[in-house]
Amino acid sequence: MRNKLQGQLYTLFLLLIFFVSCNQSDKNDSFTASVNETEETNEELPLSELNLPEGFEISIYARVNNARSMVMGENNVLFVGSRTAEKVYAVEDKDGDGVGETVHVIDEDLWMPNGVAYLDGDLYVAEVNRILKYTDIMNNLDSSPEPKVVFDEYPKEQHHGWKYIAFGPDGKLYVPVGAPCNICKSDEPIFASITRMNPDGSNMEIYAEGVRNTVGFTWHPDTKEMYFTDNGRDNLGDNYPPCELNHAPRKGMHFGYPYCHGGEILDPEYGDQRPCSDFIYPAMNLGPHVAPLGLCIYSGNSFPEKYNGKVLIAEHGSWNRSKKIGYRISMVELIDGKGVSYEPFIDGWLNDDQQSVWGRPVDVIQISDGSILISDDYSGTIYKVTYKK
Ligand SMILES: [Ca+2]
Ligand SMILES: [Ca+2]
Repeated sequence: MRNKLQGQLYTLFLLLIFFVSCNQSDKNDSFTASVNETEETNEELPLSELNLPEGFEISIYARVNNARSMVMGENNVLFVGSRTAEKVYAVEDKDGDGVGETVHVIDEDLWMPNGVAYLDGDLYVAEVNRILKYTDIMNNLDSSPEPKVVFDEYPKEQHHGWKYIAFGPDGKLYVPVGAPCNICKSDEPIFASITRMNPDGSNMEIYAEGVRNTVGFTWHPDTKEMYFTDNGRDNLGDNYPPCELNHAPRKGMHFGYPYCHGGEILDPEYGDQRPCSDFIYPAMNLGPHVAPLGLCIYSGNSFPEKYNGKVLIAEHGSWNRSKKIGYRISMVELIDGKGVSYEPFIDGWLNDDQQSVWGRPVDVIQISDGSILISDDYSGTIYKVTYKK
């Protein structure tokens, strides 16, 4: 009798957890990594399930709870933002052996500090509504440095409020502001945009419009032109619309949201207001709901020649599609700013048959030895990908 009651209570408890986490997903376009909320993330990972092209190897660079966006500072110090963990980390490879063995917590209790950027010795961190600056960070990794507020006038809207940030080749800090909804047209032009500002927070302006929610951008190593990912809207079915890789070589371009998706799909609610021909067609339409986040355009000298100029994209993975897709690093080839192929580079975090997931890629960056690092907020991992001939 007692066992039966315990069993029922346990079932109720599981159901409660299920509903709570589903509700979270709805708000955050992401399901909660409930098993990985602790600081210690040392459980074994099934790296052998990952599929890489011939000659490539993947290893664990560091374990960091809820690892999101990354930027390399100096002397092999990698800065890593988080979202649910509310922390910013520095991961240090002191002995230069290619493994980041020392993890410093730079700050904590921040408001979804997803974005990190580095310029001239200073670390910049994006909260939902503010840009913080930690001056002379390389000499303050262990001193709990106090940040200076560079800018605090971004909206406090939490929906799509976590931010990717990066410095462009023009020396300006680029900061996106996501749409405060799944699909809506806000009267405030700052929503669904990419902004930029001077490093001191002055002259904030809108650079690109019609961007639903970008959580990753980069500049082409040759042309110095911006490419960014954008997450397509929800609730148009499993196969629509595509997520996007976009090309934004100059200020003032409009990328379609909320009127037009993927360059040619008129939105059922807003599509009668403006035609798709008003907007910039994506450089490449990606899979529906794959949730493309960070990206890098390979320019190192350690991968084979054919990888030069390829766009490597972290696909966080679908959260409300009936069959999961994404959960991989994909690769796009560009010719004259347009994508001409789209294929997997690394997959295996998703077990397609079982529909189970053990990792979710968030960001991908190239480091000085020509290898790449990939962050994973689900398992709390930073992977290193190298090429061994
Ligand atoms: Ca090391
Ligand atoms: Ca678009």
